[in-house]
Order: sequence, then C-alpha cells, then structure tokens
Amino acid sequence: RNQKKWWQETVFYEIYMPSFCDGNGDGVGDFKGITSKLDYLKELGIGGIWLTPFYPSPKIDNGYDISDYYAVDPDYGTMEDFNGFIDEAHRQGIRVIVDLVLNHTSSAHAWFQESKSSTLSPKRDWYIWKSPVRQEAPNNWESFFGGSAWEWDEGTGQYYYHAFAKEQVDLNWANPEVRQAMKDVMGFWLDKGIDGFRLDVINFLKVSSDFQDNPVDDNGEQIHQFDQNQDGIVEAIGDICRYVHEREGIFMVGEVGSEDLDILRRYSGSGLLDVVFNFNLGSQEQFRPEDLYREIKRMEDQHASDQLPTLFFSSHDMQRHISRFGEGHTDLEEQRAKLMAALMLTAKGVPFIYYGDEIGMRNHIAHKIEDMRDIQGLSHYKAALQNGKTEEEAMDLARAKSRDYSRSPMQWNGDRYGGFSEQAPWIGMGPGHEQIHVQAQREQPDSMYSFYKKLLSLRLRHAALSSGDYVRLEQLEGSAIAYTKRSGGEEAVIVLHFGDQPLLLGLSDWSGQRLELAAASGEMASLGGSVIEVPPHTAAVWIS
Ligand code: TEU
Repeated sequence: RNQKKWWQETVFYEIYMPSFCDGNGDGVGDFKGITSKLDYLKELGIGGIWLTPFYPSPKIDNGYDISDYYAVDPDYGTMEDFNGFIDEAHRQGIRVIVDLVLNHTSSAHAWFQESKSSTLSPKRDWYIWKSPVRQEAPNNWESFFGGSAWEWDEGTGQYYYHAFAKEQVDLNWANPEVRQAMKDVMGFWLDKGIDGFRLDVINFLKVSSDFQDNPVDDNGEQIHQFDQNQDGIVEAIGDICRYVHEREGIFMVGEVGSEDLDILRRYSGSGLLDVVFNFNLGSQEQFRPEDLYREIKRMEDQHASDQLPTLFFSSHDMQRHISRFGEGHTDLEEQRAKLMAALMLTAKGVPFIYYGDEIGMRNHIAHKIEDMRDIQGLSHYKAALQNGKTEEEAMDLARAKSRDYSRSPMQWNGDRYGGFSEQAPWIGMGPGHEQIHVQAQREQPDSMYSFYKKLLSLRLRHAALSSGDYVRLEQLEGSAIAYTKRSGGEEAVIVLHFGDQPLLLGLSDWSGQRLELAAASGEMASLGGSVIEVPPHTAAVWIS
C-alpha cells in the first residue's frame, strides 16, 4: 500500500514576512509577531507554513536578495526567535517550510563582493561575468524587472548578469563550488529542524552557455528562451533534491516560473521536486470557470502517478484573486472568493492559502509613487521615465507591474493599523481594513473566515477531500465544475456552481448523500426525486 506523505494532505499558508504581525512595534512583521499568531493558524486548521525569506538582506526585493544565508535579518528578530518559532509551530502540529533563493544572492553578499574585487578572485566564477561585445552588453537579455539584465562593473571592466534587480546577482550554477555551497546552506537549515523548502525561480539556475540573443515577439516583448529551462537544469535540481531527500519527510516545492503545464511537468516527481507551483491554473487573470476546469482536467490527464498539482490563486507576486475575479462588485467578490476557497480545499492537490485571503483582504493600490514599495513597480517606473515616457504613463506602467497589491498588512482588528502594529506599517493598509478583519469575521457565521474554517475542518475529517483521487470530473453547463473524489470507502461529491442562473442537478447520478457544506446565495431546493436546484454562485459538498 502506498503510504501517504504528510504534505500530500497538508494545507499550507503563505506568510509574507514583513506583513503578517509586528511583535516589536517597528511597523515591520517579525518572528515574535508570527509566533504569537500560531494559535490563530492552528484554530483555522492550517497544517504547514511557508515563510518568505527572513535572512539578512538589504531588502531591495524584501528578502529575495539574501546577503547572508546563515542568519536571521535583525528586522525579523534573532536566531533565538526563529528557533522559538519553529518549536512552537511544531508543538502545535504545524510544519514550516522556508523560502530559499538559490538562483541569485544580494550584491551585498560577501561572495559577490569578493567576486567583484578582481577578475582573478577565486570567487570570480561564482557569478556570471562577461566582457563587452562591440562595447555593449553581451546580448539582449532583459531583466524581469525591466531594462537590461547586464550591469557594467567599472572596476573590472566586465558585465555581470542579473535576471531580476541589479542588486540580485545570478550565481553561476555551472560551477560545482556554487552547488556545494548551497547544499551546505540547505543542510544548515535542515539541521535546525525545518520541514522543507520553497525554492525560488528554480528553473532559472542555468542559462544557455552560448549566450544567444533571446527572440522577440510581434509586440516587441522578449521571449525568455535562453535564460531559463536550459539543458542540465533538471539534472541540477535532481541533484539538490536527492541531497535533501536523504532526510526523511522533507518537502520540496519549486517555483518554476511558467504557466505552461508541459514545462512545469518536467520538474516534479520521484527524484525531483515533490511539487511545483501550478501557475497554469493559479495565475488566470480573468474569471473563467471553463479555463479553471480545463487546467484541472489537463493536470489530471497529464500528470504522472507521482505528480500532484498545487492549488493557489494568490501570492506575494500576484494580485489578490478576490479582487482579480470580483469585477469590482462586492457581492461577486465574496461569492467567487468562497467558490475559489472551496475549489482550493477540495480539489486534488496541495493548497497554498495566501495570508489574508481567509478574510477576503482586497488589493491594496499605491496611487502615488512615494507610496509604492515594490522593486518591480519602481524599476519599471524608472525605466519608463528614462525612455522618455511622461510621468503619467510611467505611473500607469508602475501600477501595472507593482506587486504591492497583495502585500498590505494582515488585518487582525479594526484599529488604525489593523492590529498588525502600533506604528505606521512599512506599506499602506488595504482598502476597507476598518471593516474587513479577523476579529469581526470570527463572530459572523457566514463570513469568509468562517467559511474557510468550516472547509478546513471538513477536510481534516474526510480523507476523500484531503487526499482522495477523482473518480469523476466534469464541467456542467459551462458554468459549473463537479467532481467526485474517493478515499478508502468514503466518497465526496463537490459541485462548484459559478453561474448566475440556478443549476439543475440529478444528485442520484452523482450519489452524494449528506450535504455537509454550502456557501450559497439561497437554499438548495429539492425538485422531487433526486433532482435539486443549485442556486447561483454556490459551492456544495456532499459526503457518503
Ligand atoms: O518570483 C519569480 C518571478 O518569476 C517573478 O518575477 C514573477 O513572475 C513576477 O514577479 C510576477 O509579477 C520570485 C519571487 O516570488 C519574487 O517575489 C521575487 O521578486 C523573484 O523571484 C526574484 O527573487
């Protein structure tokens, strides 16, 4: 019999380090704060936490620019605070996975400082250095944050490569010393008792050794062909995974930056990452149930037996899905967010709830450039002005590219700063934070929070929900997704009706028995026999 692994039945919760809870009153989240909220997460029914980077960092990109892989950033606390957090999480039965950036280091990291000191430095080859070609950058590769991916170093007369900000310098993974150094880093955190890793942009580790120009599409947009998913990448990841998996029960989730299931599929399964983030499902911009169904079905049909999907619709890089899918209407926002919660927590896969989604926090918008915090927004703004765009055009672009939307402080109560901090937080509060908060929603039986909590507790009680396989998966009348999942002798029927007209359902055909949960705009009506009328925007779960 195939023994289930713990992460196959775990619901994860992403905590964006600076934005969850401020324990020391400086306006920035920290370990003291997060530790004080562990019982909140336990009560909600969370089994695993993903922490975004907390290592020392100049925080050009909020920690995705690490300057020391062996310590805790003072803004977030001390190593003792970290240890205390892990102990307390484990005591409550919550596992912790940490975010690790293997692709690049901060330009402030000692390795890079040494590398940059001379072309003869023993660390020179730890990063990707290139001489100019006809007095210019070696090729046309663009940074994901805008502008060239090559930065000129006057001191040594060469360019270095950075896929993201110029302060995030790409390591040279063709160098075995780099591989070893990063294995040492992983070993250090594993020894401290963490339960796994979330690996940042893991398919970027290798770039083409020929450094060919990337192709450009009809709109002049660069196609990132030679700077990711290169030969040898799967082997390099396999090597890391084998090293980590020597320890029993360690979970590895990789961020493979692609929405293409055919690419994503290459990276997970036995000997590789346990799972990857399924952006093919998660990053839909518009709300189209048929697209959701299509991707769920494709994963079911195309995944190998050792591959499991991940389920998420928001993250620190994405706009909150309640805002993305709600088309600006409060009712629709709430209804669709509940439906998406039901999908995430009952479909086949590993769910990742983004902090604040369980109370329906909305997108935070920085209207002025002074209020904008995200490097992606800010650097596109700068690049636009340099390219002769007007202030207004630059601001529009900055707003389109910024990732501030989902990074506003967690809303614990109705206080001025949401109970997140006594001080003005590092980033502005989300809209409606005076009303939308944990304290209020705990009391309301039909709140977003209560719905999440019900779903999570139902899931904990029924293996068919947490780890069952599909025995049936269908799209009904274009606007509904229905599936039956089974585990052992138990069967669950889930109907997610996204449409705005009632749906007639022959339940005997699906054979669910006890209606366990429904979030609906009205009552389920029995129309005689076993035909029921499912009201618009309804999520329903039957267990038999
Ligand atoms: O994100 C990788 C990534 O591909 C992002 O550039 C993403 O596509 C983009 O932000 C969408 O708007 C990871 C981290 O999740 C992100 O926060 C970091 O900024 C990035 O890596 C660099 O470390």
